[in-house]
Amino acid sequence: MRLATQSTPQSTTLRVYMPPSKDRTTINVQAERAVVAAVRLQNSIFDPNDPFGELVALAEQAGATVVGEIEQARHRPESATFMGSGKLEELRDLCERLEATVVIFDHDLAPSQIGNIEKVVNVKVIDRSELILDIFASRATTRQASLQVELAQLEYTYPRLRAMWSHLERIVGSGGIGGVGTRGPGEQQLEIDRRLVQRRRMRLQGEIKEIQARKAREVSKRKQDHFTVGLVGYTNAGKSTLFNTLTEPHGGGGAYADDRVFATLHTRTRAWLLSPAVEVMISDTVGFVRDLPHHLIASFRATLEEATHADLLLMVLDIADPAAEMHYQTIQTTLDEVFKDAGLSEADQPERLLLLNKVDRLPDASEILIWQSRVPGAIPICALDPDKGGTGRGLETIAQIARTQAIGPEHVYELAIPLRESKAIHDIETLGELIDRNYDANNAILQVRLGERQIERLRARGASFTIQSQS
Ligand SMILES: Nc1nc2c(ncn2[C@@H]2O[C@H](COP(=O)(O)OP(=O)(O)O)[C@@H](O)[C@H]2O)c(=O)[nH]1
Ligand SMILES: [Mg+2]
Repeated sequence: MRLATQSTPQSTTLRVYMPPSKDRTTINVQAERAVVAAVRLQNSIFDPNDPFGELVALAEQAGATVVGEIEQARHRPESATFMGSGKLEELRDLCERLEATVVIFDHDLAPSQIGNIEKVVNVKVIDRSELILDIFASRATTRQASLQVELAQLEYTYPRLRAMWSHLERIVGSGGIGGVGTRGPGEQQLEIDRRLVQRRRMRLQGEIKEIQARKAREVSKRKQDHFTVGLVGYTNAGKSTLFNTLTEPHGGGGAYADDRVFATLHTRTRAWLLSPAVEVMISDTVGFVRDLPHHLIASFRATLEEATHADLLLMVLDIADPAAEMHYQTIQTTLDEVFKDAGLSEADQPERLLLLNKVDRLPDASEILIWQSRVPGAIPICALDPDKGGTGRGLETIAQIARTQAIGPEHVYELAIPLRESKAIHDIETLGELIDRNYDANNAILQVRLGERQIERLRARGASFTIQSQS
């Protein structure tokens, strides 16, 4: 089933007839072994130093394990099969040898091309838009995001359905199956599905408009127990790497490292320990995609909406990528637009911190200075875990900045807490740095270093105490 990948509890599963294919029953690639494939045309956009970097990162984000890659340089694609026939046979052998279960093309393919390629390689073939849609579908956390993704799936699949439909009509029309005017069951089914698709599409569009209108009227009300940090940036910039490095226990023998599916699919939000008593939540968001197909822009933006709930955004940029400058601009303007759509005034928006990642790959360090002169406060980092060969550069700095923001400006407070409030006493002593403790008849008098936001949060949680002095 092509359309209803990972339908959320709220979204209706739409059944659409697909020509029988033993391999192509779902486009979901979670836990599959994938070979990535590309045809390099003259105007193809890719990083020559890391030609499959983005596609591999996308495939892994969707939960696949990439086991092989294959590419071919051509002036123009082969119309029936996109790749040349010799190369396709090579691809088939590669899949057999590596026991791959899916081939992911770095292009958008016509339905007939997918069918033709599958016939040669004998495994499921999916194209770039399908892969991206699959990721969006699994990441849609709000009603609006899942509606947007479903709409994009309909819009992407609908024209392809039509292509198959007219193809079928031609076969029937040529008198092959039961003569002119005979309607085979498959064709009838397609026509019904086509109408269902159209009706569903209208409904989705209506519902999305409604939600947008309602949201525009709403004033932003962000309320959270935890300080949350969001990671944003292009696919392949190193977001997941940084996410893992920051949240995995060091020297822990890779307890999380082997559990990739768990790491990338189920928990995209984890605790990040900033100092012994200060813990914040950090989320790995959906990555920006280079050259995002036009029909996927709306669903990408809907998925990015989770960024509006963060208190601090870490923008991860691969500065070793030749397109870094363009990536930076796109991230900034897209975030501006998403926040505006969400009705967040500038004061309500999370602060953005620019992280210049992969500095270990830069041939020339002056690049860092150029970035820093243009974006003051940008931090050069190496996201790779120091336990796995990274340099650790910048990691301490971002933890310090996040800590300061999470707890607010620090002071030494003298607090009087009624002795019966033993929980409050305990909480304050674990949260802050205890300097001195005394007692009078009714109170514990604590001298303790705490951040302003920690004080606010303690009060919000119901702790009762009085501030006797602050310095
Ligand atoms: N050399 C180097 N490679 C990195 C660094 N950070 C990430 N990478 C590599 O970049 C690739 C993409 O990283 P990933 O975290 O999956 O990117 P994401 O798509 O933003 O989540 C992986 O092969 C990482 O090992 C870094 O600081 N230095
Ligand atoms: Mg990632």
